[in-house]
Amino acid sequence: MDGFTPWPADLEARYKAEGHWKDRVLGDVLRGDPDRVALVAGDDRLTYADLDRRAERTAAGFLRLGVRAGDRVVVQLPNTAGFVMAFLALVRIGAAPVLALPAHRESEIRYLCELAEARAYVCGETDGDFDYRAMARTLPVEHVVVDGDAQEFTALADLDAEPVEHPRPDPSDVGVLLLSGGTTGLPKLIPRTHRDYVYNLEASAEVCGFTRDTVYLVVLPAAHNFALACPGLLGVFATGGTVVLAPSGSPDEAFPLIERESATACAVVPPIALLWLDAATWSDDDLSSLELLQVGGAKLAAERAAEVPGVLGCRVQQVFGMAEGLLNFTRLDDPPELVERTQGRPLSPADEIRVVDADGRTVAPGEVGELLTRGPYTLRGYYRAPAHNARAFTPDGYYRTGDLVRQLPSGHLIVEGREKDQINRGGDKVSAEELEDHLLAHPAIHDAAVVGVPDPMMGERTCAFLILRDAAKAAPPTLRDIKDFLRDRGLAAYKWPDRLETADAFPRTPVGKVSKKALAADLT
Ligand code: OOB
Repeated sequence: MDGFTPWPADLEARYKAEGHWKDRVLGDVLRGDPDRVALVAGDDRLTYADLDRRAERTAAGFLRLGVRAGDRVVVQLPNTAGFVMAFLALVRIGAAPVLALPAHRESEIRYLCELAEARAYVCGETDGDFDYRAMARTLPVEHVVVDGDAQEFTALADLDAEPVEHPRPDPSDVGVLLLSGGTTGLPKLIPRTHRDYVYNLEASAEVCGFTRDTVYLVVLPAAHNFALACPGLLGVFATGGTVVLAPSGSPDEAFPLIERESATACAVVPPIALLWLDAATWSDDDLSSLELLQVGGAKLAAERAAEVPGVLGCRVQQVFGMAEGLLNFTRLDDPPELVERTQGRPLSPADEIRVVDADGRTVAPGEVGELLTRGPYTLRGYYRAPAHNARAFTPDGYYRTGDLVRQLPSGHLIVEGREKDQINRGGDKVSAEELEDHLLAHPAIHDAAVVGVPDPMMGERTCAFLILRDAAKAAPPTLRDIKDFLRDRGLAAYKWPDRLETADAFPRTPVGKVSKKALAADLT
């Protein structure tokens, strides 16, 4: 695939020799006993044999439609059996799913279709009063496939054809394209090869102690790396357990499913963990089957982590990961001190970590610095982004995470902050520059600077500082006006600001850049 940066030959040889990269592909992850339940979605219960057959028939349907090995297909589906089917079918024929989140709107989806030159777009019917099919009519793709009432398009259920012979993708090929949280004006795509992603999900399943008896509840979007492959639903399939799809992490939906299916494990972001800690004190649902709650995507306060075993009756595991690759987990046998106070240590013995100062020099052990990393499942370059790659990677191939960490002698990392211009809104990532670019298109706005404000529930919320044009000062736009404007521009709602502030000028750093630190300090 063009636009993909491979690993250098010496590291490729090392990762193979050490057994991290095997000749496995994503289409082969269904490794459970044929008659055991692989997937529970609504009232559907599919065995491994059912899922395998339906994935293979859907793969044949995609081929008949004209989707080929090497193609990219933007997939935007909620937590439904259709997501699992579309994903497995595409990876089997060697077409790379581009995994958009259900919350994305035209601004993101059009851009993804263009950047990836997608052959097709796969979506659901609606999300509240938003109709994906109406948006699909304007997208630059040959085929639209809808899970549900397809209107003039092709229904996912109709992509059902007699299985055909098709070549198996090469394990070194790009298997899937994940979305980056984004630090620049436009989101980036992360190419994950079959072998690196299979390693990611298998090694994660091992560290988390997943077995064929694991019943894993998916409450985060299945398209997000955490719920997909850390170990996620794919890690469960690879170890023969059962995946249960929930529409959301709300206790009203998730708790009854935990009871009904005797779920043993689940991955959540901190705001959901906090909701669960609260809801468990009044809920009548039986959560006693739960053994492991993975919490990641944003930092979980040590005090809250410590409450999980007592209140929810299960272990807590902190996960500090990124779609770009590197995953850190607290281990099941770590002492409580490490589980509560750290964000875990790297998954793989082949993960290489450096903690550096502003000049790129390694800091003294235990000091705070920026985390750089390379390894057998960390990307070497974003897809089709050479200019950005020149900044995002060191010359020797380390990815600059933009996260500020310190490392304990045990190898565990504590996340101390962030250098990148991004707001982490309870695990949802908002690129300040992307939002600023949209705001600058508003007729009343002369300049905009977006910063995070601390929030007890979300960790951070988004505040937009605006310098208004003189003509707009008499009747400044309200937060509602700005949200309506961003909705009309097709920006996902989680990226809209939670708060507006106006300013006459922005504080500057000595080199003349807007000082986000000073702006954020103004708020507190
Ligand atoms: C996960 O992936 P992304 O790509 O949405 O976001 C990655 C970024 C990290 O660079 C870091 O800034 C932040 O999210 N982050 C955390 C964290 N986990 C992620 N910051 C503090 N504490 C944590 N535990 O968010 C992701 C991917 C795979 C597994 C888990 C999370």
